Amino acid sequence: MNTPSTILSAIPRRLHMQPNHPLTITRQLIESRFPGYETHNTLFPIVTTRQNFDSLGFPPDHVGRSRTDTYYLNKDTVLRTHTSAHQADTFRANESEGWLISSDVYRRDAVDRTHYPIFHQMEGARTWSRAAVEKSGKSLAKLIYEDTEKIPKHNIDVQDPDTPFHASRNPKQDPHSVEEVSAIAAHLKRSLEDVVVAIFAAAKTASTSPSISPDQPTPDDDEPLKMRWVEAYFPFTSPSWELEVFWQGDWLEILGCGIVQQAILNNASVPDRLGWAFGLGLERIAMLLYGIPDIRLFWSTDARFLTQFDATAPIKRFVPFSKYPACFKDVSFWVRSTPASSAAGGAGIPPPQVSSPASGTATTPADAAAAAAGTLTGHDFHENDVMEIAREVGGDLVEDVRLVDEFTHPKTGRRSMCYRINYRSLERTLTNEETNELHERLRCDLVDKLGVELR
Ligand code: FA5
Ligand code: MG
Repeated sequence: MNTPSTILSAIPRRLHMQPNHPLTITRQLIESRFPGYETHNTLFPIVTTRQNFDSLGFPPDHVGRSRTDTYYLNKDTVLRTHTSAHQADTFRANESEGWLISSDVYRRDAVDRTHYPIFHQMEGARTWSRAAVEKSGKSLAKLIYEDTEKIPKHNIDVQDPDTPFHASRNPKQDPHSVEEVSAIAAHLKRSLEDVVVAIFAAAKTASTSPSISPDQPTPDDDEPLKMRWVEAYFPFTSPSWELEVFWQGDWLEILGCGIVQQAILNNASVPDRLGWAFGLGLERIAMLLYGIPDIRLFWSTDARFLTQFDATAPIKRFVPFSKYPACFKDVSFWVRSTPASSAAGGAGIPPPQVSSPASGTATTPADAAAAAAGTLTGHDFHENDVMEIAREVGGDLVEDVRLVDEFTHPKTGRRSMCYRINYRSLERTLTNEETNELHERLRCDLVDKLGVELR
């Protein structure tokens, strides 16, 4: 068990189901682009490691399974780290050819304006039955192309190198023909591009609506919508891609997707089906749609936030209430031990720099080794532990936690780290006494819980 009570107590919030909540409105807008798809929005967040990992083909030593990345309730039970945890069960139920699952997901992760330990994903899938196709007398690829033509077209610039296969990372699956993969990929990409186009059309209306204050940034105003497909890796799809959108001067990853591993469908007793799946971050999309600048805002119960959203009215851009002062405080400490030179983490993990599907963060061999070492010994230093202690102490008063300095002592080999915490409330100005007290408690907890030595 490594799940703090603050996380457990947030489970009943179900933000994506709250009337007029921006996540609900965003969810419904996306759902409206998938007519006829069955929706599941109340699946229980506590799942088995089998559902979250094994059923999806995660190797036993995958970094995503680590206690430093995942909230465990006991050794076989976790808070789901992604909506993919429900793929196999939903395929097994075999109720419709298309479905969407939206839910809260949980990850031990960084603390900053785009990361929160609880966020929301939407999983979608579409499959075709070979038997049904045979009856129609058409080839499967042809039938899928006909379905693709039913999805609205757009004339937005999309960068797509269209190199679906990669010998080791993203091989073609044996049961699929090249034509079938091309057809499914075309249907998948058209469906998801349509979502982004619809979101940006709504955001555009919002940013040009007269109620907007003139000093509000409207980044997409003069910036034409640009998207690009990039190759990705997930244990449960092959080939796999991520879709990125150009936003405020940079590429922002909004979803991962791919052709469902046939083994998952076979194990779910629907070997006759094949198709695609995707998983997207609802907060990321809602932040684009409304211009919401900080992910903590979604959890706000402040009327100045909540009253800005109305499911029955056209989208209006979020108008931040005044920004309260930031308070930066540093903490430096010696780490008790350096991660073992273990190579365990690397095994079975595909090439470095491809993002880790269960953590969403870039996985380097060093990260993987550190995480695996953490799993093995249970007490080696891992940055996510600092993140969680900061959250536990400061809750939503902690805006950002960043490593600002790190060095290894040349003689002793001990590692020193310095983290900078930004304390800032979204709702009021914090007093000095308050931040001093929080920071003092943080320092004590780092010593008590991680065994570090303060400098
Ligand atoms: C996954 O979670 C895969 N399960 C997605 C998938 C589903 C792939 C089906 C293939 C088939 P990833 O960890 O990249 O992948 O997360 C998916 C999306 O969730 C990201 O693109 C991002 O939009 C969002 N996301 C990930 N981590 C965070 C976070 N800490 N905070 C907010 N959004 C996040
Ligand atoms: Mg990712």
